[in-house]
Parts: sequence; structure tokens; C-alpha cells
Amino acid sequence: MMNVIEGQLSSAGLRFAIVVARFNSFITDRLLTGALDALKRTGAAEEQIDIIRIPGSWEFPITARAVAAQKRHDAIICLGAVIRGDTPHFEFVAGEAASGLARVAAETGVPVAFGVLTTNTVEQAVDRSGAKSGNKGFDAAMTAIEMASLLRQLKT
Ligand code: INI
Repeated sequence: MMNVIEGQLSSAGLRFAIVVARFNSFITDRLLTGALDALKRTGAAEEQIDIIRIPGSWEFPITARAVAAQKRHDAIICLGAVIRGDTPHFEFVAGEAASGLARVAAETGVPVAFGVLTTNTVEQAVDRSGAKSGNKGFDAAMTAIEMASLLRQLKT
């Protein structure tokens, strides 16, 4: 019979760091609400969650790397909103956040969930943070829970 290995959607016994950007906080606050909802619904107590606030999405990679180096968390959830209309350096901020976080996860072995919205408009960001199109903070936290559970199994 095939052996299927997959993560469980349970936060039991897991510790999470949520790194949340202050830039566009009217959106990232909503992502944080979604992420906390996912963690609590899957059984996480407040003591299992650390919230780390950073200025903007550019600061995600250095922060996630420092958090991973502490080896205190089973997964890191990054929540930000990069909105094209705000700045001509949209591509730099969004691109560096994405590639930097992928590198941190691959190099440290700590799963990093990418809950960073990259949208053309404020309306799209609102839609993806609890309005029409779900809440990407919730989704990112669910991914973090599954990956933390999966990696724990793969390491034992
Ligand atoms: N940071 C974001 O998280 N979202 C943005 O849309 C954004 N824009 O548009 O500039 C943004 N900029 C700030 C950046 O992340 C850094 O905090 C800043 O450049 C200082 O390093």
C-alpha cells in the first residue's frame, strides 16, 4: 500500500511567529485577524503565537531570517500588502520580499508562509483581506500549520 505523508491542520504543540508589516496597516491588520482566526480555530493558544511588527514588506527577509535563527518557531507567517499605486518601486519591494522569503525558507528549513498581497489597487487588497476574495492571512496561516506539521513528520 502507498505511504502518504501529509501535514495535519492542527496547531497542537506548534509555535508560530507572525511577522506583520505596518505599511498599509489598514490591510495588514485585516490579514492579521485572519491569520489569528486560523491559528485559534486549529487549536493554538495565545502562548504559542508571537507577533513581530516591522515597518514594511522590504524588511521581511532580514526579520524572517533572524526569527528562523532563533529556532523557537515551527513556522513563520509573513503578512504584508504591496500596492502598485503607492509607489514606483512596487516591483523592487514585492520582488525582494518574495525571493528573500523563499531563500530564508529553503536555507533554514523553517517554513515561511507568504501572506504578502501584491495588488494593482487598494480595492483588490481589500477584497483579498476579508472581503470578496477571502482572507490571504487566514490562507497563509493554514499553509503554515500544514507545513509545520509536515516538516515535523519528515524530521522524525
Ligand atoms: N512597503 C509595503 O509593505 N508595501 C508597500 O506598498 C510599500 N510601498 O508602496 O512603498 C512599502 N514600502 C516600504 C518598504 O517596505 C520599506 O519599509 C521602506 O522602503 C524602508 O526600508
